[in-house]
Amino acid sequence: LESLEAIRGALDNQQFVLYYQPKVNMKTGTVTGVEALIRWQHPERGLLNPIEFLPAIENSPMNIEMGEWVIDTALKQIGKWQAMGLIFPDCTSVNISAVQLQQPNFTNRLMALLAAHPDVEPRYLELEVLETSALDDVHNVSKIMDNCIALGVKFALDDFGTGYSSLTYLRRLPANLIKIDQSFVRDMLHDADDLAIVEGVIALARSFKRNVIAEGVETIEHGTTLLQLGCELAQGYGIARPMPASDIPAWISEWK
Ligand code: G
Ligand code: G
Ligand code: MN
Ligand code: NA
Repeated sequence: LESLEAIRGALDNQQFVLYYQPKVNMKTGTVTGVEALIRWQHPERGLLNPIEFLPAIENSPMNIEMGEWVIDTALKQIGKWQAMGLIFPDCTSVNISAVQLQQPNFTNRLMALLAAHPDVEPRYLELEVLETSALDDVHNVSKIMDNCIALGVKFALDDFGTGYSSLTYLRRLPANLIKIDQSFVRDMLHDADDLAIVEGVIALARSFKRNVIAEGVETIEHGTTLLQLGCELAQGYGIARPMPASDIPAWISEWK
């Protein structure tokens, strides 16, 4: 794991980058959105995944700083794509930790970040929130989410089904999208329990009038099964791996 000092240096030296993974509608073929995923372009070790540095800053003020950098960078990127005529109707999403969301001034900080990008409509930004034990104060979190939604942004519940209060979150949090965790999707073709979970989450999403997307779609069979179950939105290596922002336009041309 990287040290706090090294991560501080990387922030100061602009060594973090956002990669983007496409989300598609498997029925219509549309590219509906992209998810921003942070990477560290390390001068010696190459491209590092978040697991190698995010845990180190989880309880540090740098967590907040990094989170704001991610939102700012994603907004900048939405503006650049928009200038090229590229708009994702179902958003560019960023991952935010429960800790970050529950910072007392989160809504104000988000407002300032949105104000710094007046060319970008807030409705094109989605915040993916992980269900973790840190989302303990559901009432508080739902209020924060309401305030952010009033600014125009959207929310998704990430890794849905892996937390221990998924149903409470689903009922109480104003997220318009549920992301079925990739662990269920990966094993659903040979594990009846996982298939039942995927089916159940899709049915729940429908009952609660939320959109649903499957993560970790790696094969045609995954896609076919999901379509049969009524889940049209998908994300995964079988569609595209996360890539630099500059590769997105060419990827879309080839996908069409
Ligand atoms: O990109 P990858 O699949 O390696 O991401 C691993 C984990 O890191 C995922 O849980 C993802 O949600 C998380 N992650 C990726 N980018 C960010 C980010 O910008 N902020 C936060 N808080 N988590 C991220
Ligand atoms: O927690 P979150 O859903 O944000 O994590 C996204 C992570 O999952 C990213 O690190 C991304 O690189 C990874 N990922 C995306 N699609 C696939 C996939 O099809 N298979 C696997 N194994 N990982 C994936
Ligand atoms: Mn995510
Ligand atoms: Na996820």
